[in-house]
Amino acid sequence: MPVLIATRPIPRSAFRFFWATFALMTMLLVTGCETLFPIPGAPPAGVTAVVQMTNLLDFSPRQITVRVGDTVEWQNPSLFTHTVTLDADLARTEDNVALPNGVQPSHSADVPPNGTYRLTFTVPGTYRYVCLPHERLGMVGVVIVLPAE
Ligand SMILES: [Cu+2]
Repeated sequence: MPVLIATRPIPRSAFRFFWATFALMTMLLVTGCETLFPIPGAPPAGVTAVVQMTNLLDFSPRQITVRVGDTVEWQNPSLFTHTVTLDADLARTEDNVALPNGVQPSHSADVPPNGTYRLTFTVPGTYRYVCLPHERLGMVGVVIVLPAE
Protein backbone atom coordinates (compact mmCIF):
# COMPACT_ATOMS: atom_id res chain seq x y z
CA MET A 1 0.00 0.00 0.00
CA PRO A 2 1.50 3.31 -1.04
CA VAL A 3 2.29 5.71 1.80
CA LEU A 4 1.26 9.21 1.11
CA ILE A 5 3.54 11.79 2.58
CA ALA A 6 2.24 15.29 2.43
CA THR A 7 4.96 17.44 0.96
CA ARG A 8 4.50 21.11 0.72
CA PRO A 9 6.91 23.00 -1.47
CA ILE A 10 9.51 24.80 0.61
CA PRO A 11 8.70 28.49 0.40
CA ARG A 12 11.15 30.75 -1.36
CA SER A 13 11.53 32.88 1.74
CA ALA A 14 13.04 29.89 3.56
CA PHE A 15 15.79 29.64 0.94
CA ARG A 16 16.43 33.35 1.19
CA PHE A 17 16.73 33.06 4.96
CA PHE A 18 19.08 30.12 4.63
CA TRP A 19 21.36 31.86 2.16
CA ALA A 20 21.33 35.12 4.10
CA THR A 21 22.34 33.25 7.26
CA PHE A 22 24.97 31.26 5.37
CA ALA A 23 26.43 34.43 3.86
CA LEU A 24 26.53 36.18 7.24
CA MET A 25 28.23 33.23 8.95
CA THR A 26 30.80 33.03 6.13
CA MET A 27 31.51 36.73 6.42
CA LEU A 28 31.98 36.39 10.17
CA LEU A 29 34.36 33.47 9.65
CA VAL A 30 36.37 35.26 6.99
CA THR A 31 36.56 38.75 8.43
CA GLY A 32 36.19 38.06 12.12
CA CYS A 33 33.40 39.36 14.28
CA GLU A 34 35.19 42.62 14.89
CA THR A 35 34.75 43.88 11.35
CA LEU A 36 30.99 43.71 11.52
CA PHE A 37 30.64 44.50 15.18
CA PRO A 38 33.61 46.62 16.23
CA ILE A 39 34.34 46.35 19.91
CA PRO A 40 34.60 49.85 21.37
CA GLY A 41 38.15 50.51 22.42
CA ALA A 42 39.60 47.41 20.76
CA PRO A 43 43.07 48.46 19.60
CA PRO A 44 43.81 48.47 15.86
CA ALA A 45 46.66 46.31 14.57
CA GLY A 46 50.01 47.42 15.91
CA VAL A 47 48.45 49.35 18.77
CA THR A 48 48.64 48.15 22.36
CA ALA A 49 46.29 50.60 24.03
CA VAL A 50 43.71 53.16 22.95
CA VAL A 51 42.94 56.40 24.74
CA GLN A 52 39.87 58.31 23.62
CA MET A 53 39.56 62.07 23.70
CA THR A 54 36.00 62.70 24.66
CA ASN A 55 33.19 65.23 24.41
CA LEU A 56 33.53 65.57 28.18
CA LEU A 57 36.98 67.07 27.52
CA ASP A 58 38.80 64.20 29.11
CA PHE A 59 41.21 61.43 28.23
CA SER A 60 39.56 58.06 28.65
CA PRO A 61 41.06 56.16 30.32
CA ARG A 62 42.87 58.96 32.06
CA GLN A 63 45.75 56.68 33.03
CA ILE A 64 47.08 53.66 31.20
CA THR A 65 50.00 51.31 31.74
CA VAL A 66 51.98 49.83 28.84
CA ARG A 67 55.43 48.38 28.26
CA VAL A 68 58.51 49.60 26.44
CA GLY A 69 58.00 49.12 22.71
CA ASP A 70 54.22 49.47 22.94
CA THR A 71 52.28 51.90 20.79
CA VAL A 72 49.41 53.94 22.17
CA GLU A 73 46.78 55.39 19.86
CA TRP A 74 44.76 58.43 20.86
CA GLN A 75 41.42 58.52 19.09
CA ASN A 76 39.17 61.53 18.82
CA PRO A 77 35.55 60.42 18.42
CA SER A 78 34.39 63.75 19.90
CA LEU A 79 33.16 66.96 18.29
CA PHE A 80 36.17 68.91 19.52
CA THR A 81 39.75 69.33 18.46
CA HIS A 82 42.17 67.97 21.04
CA THR A 83 45.91 67.58 21.32
CA VAL A 84 48.28 65.08 22.91
CA THR A 85 51.02 67.30 24.25
CA LEU A 86 54.04 65.97 26.09
CA ASP A 87 55.87 69.27 26.09
CA ALA A 88 56.13 71.32 29.29
CA ASP A 89 57.05 74.44 27.30
CA LEU A 90 53.70 74.35 25.51
CA ALA A 91 51.60 73.55 28.58
CA ARG A 92 49.96 76.33 30.56
CA THR A 93 51.00 74.68 33.79
CA GLU A 94 54.47 73.23 33.46
CA ASP A 95 53.86 70.65 36.17
CA ASN A 96 51.06 69.06 34.14
CA VAL A 97 53.68 67.60 31.81
CA ALA A 98 56.39 65.21 32.98
CA LEU A 99 58.68 62.94 31.01
CA PRO A 100 61.32 60.41 32.02
CA ASN A 101 64.89 61.71 31.81
CA GLY A 102 66.24 61.90 28.29
CA VAL A 103 62.86 61.72 26.53
CA GLN A 104 62.33 64.41 23.90
CA PRO A 105 59.14 66.48 24.25
CA SER A 106 56.47 65.77 21.66
CA HIS A 107 53.25 67.35 20.49
CA SER A 108 50.55 65.90 18.27
CA ALA A 109 49.41 69.23 16.81
CA ASP A 110 45.63 69.47 16.49
CA VAL A 111 43.82 66.13 16.39
CA PRO A 112 40.50 66.95 14.70
CA PRO A 113 37.26 65.00 15.21
CA ASN A 114 37.76 61.43 13.93
CA GLY A 115 41.51 61.99 13.96
CA THR A 116 44.09 59.79 15.65
CA TYR A 117 47.60 60.15 16.96
CA ARG A 118 50.09 57.43 17.84
CA LEU A 119 53.15 57.31 20.02
CA THR A 120 55.53 54.40 20.57
CA PHE A 121 57.19 54.43 23.98
CA THR A 122 60.82 53.38 24.13
CA VAL A 123 61.81 54.67 27.58
CA PRO A 124 60.23 53.36 30.78
CA GLY A 125 58.79 55.82 33.26
CA THR A 126 55.82 58.05 33.92
CA TYR A 127 54.56 60.38 31.21
CA ARG A 128 52.16 63.17 32.13
CA TYR A 129 50.60 65.00 29.22
CA VAL A 130 47.88 67.50 28.45
CA CYS A 131 45.40 68.54 25.81
CA LEU A 132 46.37 72.15 25.15
CA PRO A 133 42.89 73.57 24.44
CA HIS A 134 41.41 71.89 27.53
CA GLU A 135 44.30 71.73 29.96
CA ARG A 136 42.72 74.37 32.17
CA LEU A 137 39.55 72.26 32.28
CA GLY A 138 41.52 69.33 33.63
CA MET A 139 42.17 67.43 30.41
CA VAL A 140 45.38 65.77 31.51
CA GLY A 141 46.50 62.17 31.18
CA VAL A 142 49.12 59.72 32.33
CA VAL A 143 50.95 56.91 30.55
CA ILE A 144 53.02 54.62 32.73
CA VAL A 145 55.59 52.70 30.71
CA LEU A 146 57.01 49.58 32.35
CA PRO A 147 60.23 47.92 31.23
CA ALA A 148 59.86 45.35 28.45
CA GLU A 149 58.87 41.90 29.67
CU1 LIG B 1 40.95 68.45 24.63
